[in-house]
Amino acid sequence: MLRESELYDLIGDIHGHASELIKLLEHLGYEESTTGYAHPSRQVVFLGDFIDRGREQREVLRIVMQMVRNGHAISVMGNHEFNALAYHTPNEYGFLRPHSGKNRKQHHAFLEAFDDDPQAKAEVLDFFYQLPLWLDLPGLRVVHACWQQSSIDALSGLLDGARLDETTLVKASSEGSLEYEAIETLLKGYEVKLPTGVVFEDKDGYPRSLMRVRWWCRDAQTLGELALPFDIDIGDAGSLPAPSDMPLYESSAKPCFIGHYWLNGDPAPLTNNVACLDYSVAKRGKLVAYRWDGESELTQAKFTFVGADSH
Ligand SMILES: [Mn+2]
Repeated sequence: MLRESELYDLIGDIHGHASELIKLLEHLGYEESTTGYAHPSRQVVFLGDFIDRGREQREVLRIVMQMVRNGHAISVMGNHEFNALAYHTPNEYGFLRPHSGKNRKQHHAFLEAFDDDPQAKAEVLDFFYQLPLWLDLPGLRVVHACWQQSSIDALSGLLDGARLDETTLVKASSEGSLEYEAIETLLKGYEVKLPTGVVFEDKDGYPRSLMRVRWWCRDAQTLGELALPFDIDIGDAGSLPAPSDMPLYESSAKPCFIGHYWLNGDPAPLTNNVACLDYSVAKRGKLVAYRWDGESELTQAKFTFVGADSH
């Protein structure tokens, strides 16, 4: 349910950490009520990635679903919710997201939490379908990983209210389709193809010729300045010039909030109008919020956070 609120508290990736979520909500002045955590004059915007990793999968979903259903929050979908839908959707070969050892492991906390309650799991998956892939609100934009206007324009014509349906999920699970490319970019990040013959090793030691980039970096001269994740070393490829055809986020555009990138350190905006609120609560980092009051220039003073509990 969308309410006409002008004031939003944006909250980054939660990944099954309910106790930190409750602390952050209370810190922001939300109080538990019969319709969920609520604030008299503000609304939460969740950036997705509620699930996987942490021990409190069901408690996080209980809080988030109640807030969204009762108008205390709105939310976009994260790549983990997208993956969960694909994991649970059968196709002729098994499932849209294969039940491989790697995928099962990544999804372990969620699967275990709902092991004995298929009905509750079905309700949760149904809720995931209700989450739009992006939000373009009067004064701000929200997407899990990358605001790429051409992908959003392409999907706008195919989706009802920016929401997935099962037909689109099937198409989006097939590499090379328009739906696959667009949703990969929005939910997992924008990738550039490195020049022919140039590869780098990813964190698992696999050679890669596609590289995720910092689409918010307008002044980057080299590929090295654009490389993601933040701690990656792409070797000699780092000194190659930044691609000229990258869709960069203009400094005059509405502020855009993202999650997804497992940041560390002191929360701060990435640019004047892009802020990432994922500070790795599931890796002993922080759960971060941004208190937005309508400003078009984002400032560090508007960030707030709680540290991860020790479990
Ligand atoms: Mn993510």
